[in-house]
Amino acid sequence: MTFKLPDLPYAKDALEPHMSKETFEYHHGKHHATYVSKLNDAVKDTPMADWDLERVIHHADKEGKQGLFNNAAQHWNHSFQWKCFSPDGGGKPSDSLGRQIEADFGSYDDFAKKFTEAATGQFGSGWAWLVIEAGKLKVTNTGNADTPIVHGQHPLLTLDVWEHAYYIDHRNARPKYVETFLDKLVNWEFAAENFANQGEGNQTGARSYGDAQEAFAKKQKAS
Ligand code: MN3
Repeated sequence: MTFKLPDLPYAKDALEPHMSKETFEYHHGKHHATYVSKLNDAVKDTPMADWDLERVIHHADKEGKQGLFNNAAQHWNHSFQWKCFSPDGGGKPSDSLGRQIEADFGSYDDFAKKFTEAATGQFGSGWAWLVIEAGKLKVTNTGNADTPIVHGQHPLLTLDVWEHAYYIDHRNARPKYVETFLDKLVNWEFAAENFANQGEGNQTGARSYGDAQEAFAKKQKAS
């Protein structure tokens, strides 16, 4: 199997003026494409060439193969992220996810504040996430390529806060980018699907939650 750059679920200019065609040309067409290409170079002529992506990520994490982990996890994170945007996005989640957000954060506004703090407070490159951990919603952030799927968490939603994600549209103004995401772009329908599937859905390849839980349990035991 060769890993493939997934098509965007909308046209490159569909999120304008909030996220530009040029951003997608670089972020999807160059940054994400390079992670996929380097990942393919790394697994070529190894047994990993036949593995699904999540297995490669867990293996690289466990074995401390940082370069492999970075490219594999960035492929996963970006593939997940494109679905977190929608031309009809923004606003508040409804139904069961909306109620769970109120139950776990107090209100949507409290969630938005926490998410904004996680996104703007991530020093340097990384990601902000809404995840399920131990049955509760949680806002978290990860550095560089790190991904919740190796921490026993189910991702529902993410936002890339590497500078390459916002520099074309917002220059250095990360807070404005995060605000635009929540107001105009966030795809709550995708997050709600992930919530209904407990975070396992919408990825190519086999699900990994069982593996992630197992790895998490092992780490807990070891520490
Ligand atoms: Mn990126």
